[in-house]
Amino acid sequence: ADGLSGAPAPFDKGGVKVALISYISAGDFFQAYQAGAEAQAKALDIDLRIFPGRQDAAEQREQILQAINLGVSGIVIDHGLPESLGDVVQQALDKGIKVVAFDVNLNNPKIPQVEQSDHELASLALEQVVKDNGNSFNAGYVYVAGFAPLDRRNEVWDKFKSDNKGVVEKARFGNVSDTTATSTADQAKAVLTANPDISVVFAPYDEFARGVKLAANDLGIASKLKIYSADVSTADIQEIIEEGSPWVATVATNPAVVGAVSIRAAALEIAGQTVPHQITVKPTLLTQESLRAAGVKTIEELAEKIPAFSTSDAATASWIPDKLF
Ligand code: SR1
Repeated sequence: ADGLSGAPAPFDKGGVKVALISYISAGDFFQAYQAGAEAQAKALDIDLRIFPGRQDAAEQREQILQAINLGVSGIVIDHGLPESLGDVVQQALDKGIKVVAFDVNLNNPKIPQVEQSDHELASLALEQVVKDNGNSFNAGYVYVAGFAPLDRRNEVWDKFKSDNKGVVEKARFGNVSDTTATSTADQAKAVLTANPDISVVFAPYDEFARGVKLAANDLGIASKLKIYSADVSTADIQEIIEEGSPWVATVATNPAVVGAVSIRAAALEIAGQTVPHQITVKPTLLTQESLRAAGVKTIEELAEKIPAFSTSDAATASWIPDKLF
């Protein structure tokens, strides 16, 4: 560890230990989030310890205790179930360890919360739904309660339905596991077969959208359905722009940027510098039409065209390198 010249202690010496403890690691979003966190940690000469997530609340608690025992200076908690984390997170804080939370509401004024402005994300997606379909249609909705970003997006969906009485939610389904897309596809097949009048599916997580698209293709109904999602990856872009794809829009940040922001927030906290309690990375609407028109095929190409996909001004400081991608 060489340290960063001009950086405050302890980053001037380097090798500061930080743990990244995830609840979910499978899927494009979480892999890109981790890659962004790793790139930012490397640029700060942080010794990043990654604890993979297997959607196991007991294991995540255990990992937090392990990180405390490793003597880390900071912990980034990426998703999780707040009710199973409160006491172990308090143990970390009591030892002077700085904690940052991404997409898990730890409800503690000492813990900065990172999010992707989920209300705005869902609103942008639903505005596009109305542009394309009007405000009277039968919908399918993919949702699993208990995940902070999905719960926030759900608040917007509930309000949207009460403001647009012509929108009928015919079915609600979803699954979050290490096989989210394929399990959601199985559910979607049953739902779309039982409700052939569904013309719009709101699936605000890319793994959900991928599952619904798979089902629509298998059933041969892709041309009668429109899918609106959250998140983006290179694989998602390719599925969106392919000929005849029912996946017509997504609203997304670059998850690698969100991972980098989470590490920067932890670094600022460790250096004793000011960090806002709420840290937001704003999402962008990406339609099938706009991606095709721009000839964008990868997330790197997106980052070249849209500045928010290459960097964020959240949680920055002059001593923190932030040109990573
Ligand atoms: C199961 S929660 C999935 C969501 O977490 C992140 O906020 C991503 O945007 C993804 O949609």
